[in-house]
Order: sequence, then C-alpha cells, then structure tokens
Amino acid sequence: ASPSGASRSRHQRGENSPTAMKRFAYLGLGSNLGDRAAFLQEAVAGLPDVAGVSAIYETAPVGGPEQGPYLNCVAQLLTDLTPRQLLQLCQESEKAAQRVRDERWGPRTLDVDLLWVDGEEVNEPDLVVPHPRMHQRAFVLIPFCDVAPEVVASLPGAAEVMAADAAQVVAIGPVNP
Ligand code: A4P
Ligand code: MG
Repeated sequence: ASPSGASRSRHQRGENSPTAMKRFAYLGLGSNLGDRAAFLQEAVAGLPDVAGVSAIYETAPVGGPEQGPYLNCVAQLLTDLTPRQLLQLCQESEKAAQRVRDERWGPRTLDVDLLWVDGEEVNEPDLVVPHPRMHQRAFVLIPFCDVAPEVVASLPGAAEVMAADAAQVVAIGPVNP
C-alpha cells in the first residue's frame, strides 16, 4: 500500500492525520445568566489547544426576548480538529454549563458558536462556517479583534458594524484575572 493510500483510509475513518496541519480556529462564547464570568472562564479552561483569548466584554442583548446583558469573549485555538469536531466541542461545553444551570439557573447560561476556521468553509444543514451572522454582530467582532484583527478586517462591513455598536460592547477585564 502506498503512503497516500494509508493516509486516505485514515481520513475515511474520520481520524486526523498525525501530520495534519494545525490552523487557527475561533469560538465565540456568550453567557447572560448566573455567574456569567465563571461560565466563560470554565468553558475556556475546558477547551483544548487554546492559543489565545480575548478580554471579556459586557454587551447589550441582540434579538430574542427581553433579556439581561451578556458577557461575551472569543477563544483562539491552534488545532487540527475538524470543523465537525469543533462543533461537538462547542456543544459539549454548552452541556457542561447546562448541567450546572439545570440545578440552579434558568436557560442560556452558555452559548458557544464556531465562528471561523482558517482556510475552511462548511455549508451543511447543521453546520455553517464561517458563522453566518457574525459579520453583523459587534458582540462577536469586537472581542474577535483582540485575537485576530486581520480576520475581522477581511470581513465586509465589519468595521462599520463595530463603529456603530461600540458603545454597547464594553471590555470589563481578562478571562483569567
Ligand atoms: N449551527 C450551524 N452552524 C453553527 C456554527 N458555526 N456554530 C447550528 C454553532 N452552531 C452552528 O444553535 C442552533 C444550531 O445552529 C445548532 O444546533 C448547530 O447545529 P444553538 O446555539 O443551539 O441555538 P441558539 O444559540 O439559541 O440559536 P442561534 O441562532 O445560534 O442564536 P445565536 O445566533 O447564537 O444568538 N446578544 C449578545 N449581546 N450576546 C450574545 O452572545 N447571543 C444570542 C444567541 C442572541 N443575542 C446575543 C447573544
Ligand atoms: Mg448559538
């Protein structure tokens, strides 16, 4: 068997090649119930391959029913996980927060979205990357700028959205004080 054949079958089994190239991926985290900062801190602490994290921002709620302000941050991972594996990671950290929330708090203690993976696009019913709404959301773009200003600068309209909504996205401190 040729080396390329071996590498294909590994890929077909859904495993990462040992030589797969790591690239940057970005997750957006938000919380607006309970100990919001603790939910963000615990979620970031539980992520693999973390290479950087934005400040925590307090942000006015966008859309949905009347609800309290969010804390938001963006985590940068240097990883060879696939977009699908990264989505699973997002959902696992939401579940971990939900376990706490079911005992003590109402819904929406933690939202984790896969925002961007360098060089990759996905368009599937349950996974769209880059995240389709991030360009319009200052609560994503402003923390995203802390860890990847060059990615944000490449998004059409992002500068205008950040300028228009800057007053509603206020840095309150680091994820790990
Ligand atoms: N899905 C598809 N693509 C992705 C992706 N790239 N990352 C699917 C994550 N999920 C993705 O998401 C619903 C489904 O989207 C998932 O099952 C997944 O397969 P969800 O997180 O379960 O549901 P949701 O969060 O209630 O809905 P949605 O539409 O994702 O809400 P948003 O858009 O995330 O908005 N205001 C402030 N200031 N800060 C916030 O963080 N967040 C929201 C939630 C509203 N307003 C906010 C904030
Ligand atoms: Mg979401």
